[in-house]
Amino acid sequence: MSDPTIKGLPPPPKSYDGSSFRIAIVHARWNDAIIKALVDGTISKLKAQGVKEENIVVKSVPGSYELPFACRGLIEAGKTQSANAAPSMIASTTNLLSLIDNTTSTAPSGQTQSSSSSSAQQSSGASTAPFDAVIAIGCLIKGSTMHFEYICEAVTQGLMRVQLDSGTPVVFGVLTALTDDQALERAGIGRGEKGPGHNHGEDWGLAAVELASHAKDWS
Ligand code: DLZ
Repeated sequence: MSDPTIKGLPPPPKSYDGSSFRIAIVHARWNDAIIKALVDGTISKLKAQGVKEENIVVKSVPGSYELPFACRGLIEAGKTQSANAAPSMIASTTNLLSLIDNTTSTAPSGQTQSSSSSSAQQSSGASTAPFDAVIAIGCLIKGSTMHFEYICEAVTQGLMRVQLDSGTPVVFGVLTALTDDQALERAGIGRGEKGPGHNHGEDWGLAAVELASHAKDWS
């Protein structure tokens, strides 16, 4: 049994105000039940820190391997959208955003939300500023081949590269679990005698607002 005073994330040194932030969540759809719990946990902490629902953009990709490409595309699209105020440019950037997911994306409580709703949000007063942070969410579970190791390595390196190249914080919300139970426990839906575990999505929501605040302070 691990000592809770040693492992894990302590409470933040101060509370952060996310009310002016625009945050993107990009999640993989592999291992769906775990992903839904993680996305819910992330959104709950974003909102708890004041991030407005209309300024949380949720997109999905098939698997974790696609996360770096999608994060990069969203960050670029957000910057273009902000720089070009003309309605024709906003329309074309919205198309770019929807290219990443032209079906559905996960909304709080497991509901689905059409990606086309992001364009509706823009007409209803949502921010069109560049994203202050992006949260990449995936769940890799080891199988019997080397696939797991290669994808873990590629995604980790890819997400780090995206945030350093773009200057936009990218939160590493990718579980790399050796068993199903490890993943379930880290999504707060564990089924074993250890109990439900802790939803790491909550930590990722906290990290996004903290990093976005630092990025604002340092610029
Ligand atoms: C192929 C694959 C496998 C075996 N396992 C996972 C996984 O556990 N979690 C995950 O997010 N994605 C997995 N994928 C899919 C890859 O990430 C990727 O979508 C495909 O290789 C297509 O590029």
